[in-house]
Amino acid sequence: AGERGAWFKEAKYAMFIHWGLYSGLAGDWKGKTHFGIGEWIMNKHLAGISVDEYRALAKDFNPVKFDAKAWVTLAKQSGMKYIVITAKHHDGFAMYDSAASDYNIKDASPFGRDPLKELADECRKQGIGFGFYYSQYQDWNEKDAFGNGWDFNPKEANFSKYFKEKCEPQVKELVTQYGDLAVLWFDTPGKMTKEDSMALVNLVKKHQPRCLINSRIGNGVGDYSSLGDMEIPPENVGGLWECVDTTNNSWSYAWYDENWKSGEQIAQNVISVVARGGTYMLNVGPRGDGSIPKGASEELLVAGQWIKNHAGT
Ligand code: JFZ
Repeated sequence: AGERGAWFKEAKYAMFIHWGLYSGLAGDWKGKTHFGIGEWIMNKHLAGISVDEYRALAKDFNPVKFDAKAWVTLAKQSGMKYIVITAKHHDGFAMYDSAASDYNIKDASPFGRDPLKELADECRKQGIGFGFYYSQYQDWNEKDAFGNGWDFNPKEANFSKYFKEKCEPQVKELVTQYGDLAVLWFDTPGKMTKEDSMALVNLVKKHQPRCLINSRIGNGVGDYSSLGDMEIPPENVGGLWECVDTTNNSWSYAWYDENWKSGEQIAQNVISVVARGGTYMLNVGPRGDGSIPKGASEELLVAGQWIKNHAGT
């Protein structure tokens, strides 16, 4: 990525946020806890929730405690230089105001606001970068996308229909309506063709020439590599790379997951990754009401204080 990626090497430390309808379930479905990763609860490996039942969750999703200023202040005080948040995870629900699909927080929930717009504006105001996570291949709400084999028959999926009617239009919304983006973070490319991966790359670059794309766009056409989750490599792997990790075990909020990394552990991870030439992107999973668990925020601030004292940033 050369010049385009210079800021990425400088930034070194970022906040990842997994937040969606699944955050409201917090690992629980109809009184039963499904241990694992919270954002996968709809999947047949966990609760196996039907599209109709899952869609109904939107009617009760009302994150009244969401506070963009508090989230961005936490990231800044933790020493982080940009935020990447789930615009649409595998469940298919858009956490922003999307014209391409009314299955989105503005149109389908009582909240009636676009929290990602508020977050983008607040990041700009406080002087840190902003970017989106977007699940381009798996969309469990769509019969024409992949991933939901419990409601739909994958043999009947018309992927190019989903790609043209939802995926591309939504990515276009993200790259045209939220100001300058640092990163477009794609995930689980599955059997995406190189042509489809390139269509998304070209779409992003057309509107956001400086925005970087991670390797999970698929087919080797990303700008930097995202290493396997939660794994810190023993040495510099070369090129532009990041290590993604989370403050506990699950990515999205799960009531039972209190396995918080200590501030000291977080600081050590930042040091290890940065010493090897990478960027550390550390996740927090806010609750369905928009609040960030103290187990995450307090330890992030401890690490942030250390970074300020020792690295002077
Ligand atoms: C994916 C998602 O399925 C998951 O829900 C979460 O968003 C995570 C950040 O990304 O899961 C992956 C994808 C790739 C690897 C591991 C987990 N990998 O390459 O090791």
